[in-house]
Amino acid sequence: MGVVNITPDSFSDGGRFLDPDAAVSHARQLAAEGADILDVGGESTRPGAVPVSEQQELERLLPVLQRLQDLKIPVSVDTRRPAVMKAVLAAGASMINDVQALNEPYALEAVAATGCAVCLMHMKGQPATMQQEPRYDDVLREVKVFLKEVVRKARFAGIGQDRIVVDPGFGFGKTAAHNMTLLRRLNELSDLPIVAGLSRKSTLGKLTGRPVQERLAGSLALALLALERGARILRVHDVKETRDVIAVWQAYKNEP
Ligand code: HH2
Repeated sequence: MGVVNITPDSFSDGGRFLDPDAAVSHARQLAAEGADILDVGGESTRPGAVPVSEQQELERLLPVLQRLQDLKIPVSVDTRRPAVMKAVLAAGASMINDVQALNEPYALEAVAATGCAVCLMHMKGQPATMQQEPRYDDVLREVKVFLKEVVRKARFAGIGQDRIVVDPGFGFGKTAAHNMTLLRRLNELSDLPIVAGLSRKSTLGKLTGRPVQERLAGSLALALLALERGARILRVHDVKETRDVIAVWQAYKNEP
């Protein structure tokens, strides 16, 4: 899953793809590099991010989505707002990636009848404050119970199991130690396909001391560990390089 951030403030590439032409050409490049899904977002959810208005989010997303309709791969939209979900699904998106796991009022209804896929993610707190000393008694258990509950609610709303993937939400109200515990035991979190979004995140800053532009090697290491621990979708900024990791891992797995 290749990330396309149409935002001025995303943590790793804010401002680079705010212009629709730049966003569309970046999306096409990621598709050409071998992405199986594109995840397009119009609002940053990085720690400390300030929410944008619904209208602004749509003004960023819709012109880009309209110009990606000929792509052969599914386009996911990273949004928390039910009205945005409805509009982007009408404009051709086939997946909703919600860092709030469809918990806004009417979010479940916005997607249930459409047939789209959904990604339900765990987040503790809200982006503005979530990284201020996050605490858990047992992070694995809390995330696992949360994911089970949001999947139950989604199923109850009429979203079939084959439409759902789940995500532990690395960095969303979690320290580097929490992230490592979740990564080590990723395969225990759910029987549904698991998405892992570790690319360029601040845990890598903690582990390597590198600024965000220099976290490719660390991101690839985490991608490989996530694959080994059962991740089915890797949400990444660097598709070409991650494809190589997947190729190496697949060859390793297939060794007789
Ligand atoms: N991480 C980010 C945003 N959306 N969605 C899922 N399912 N999983 C993630 O780990 C995840 C996500 C943060 O990364 P990015 O989109 O690059 O930054 P920003 O939120 O600053 O736009």
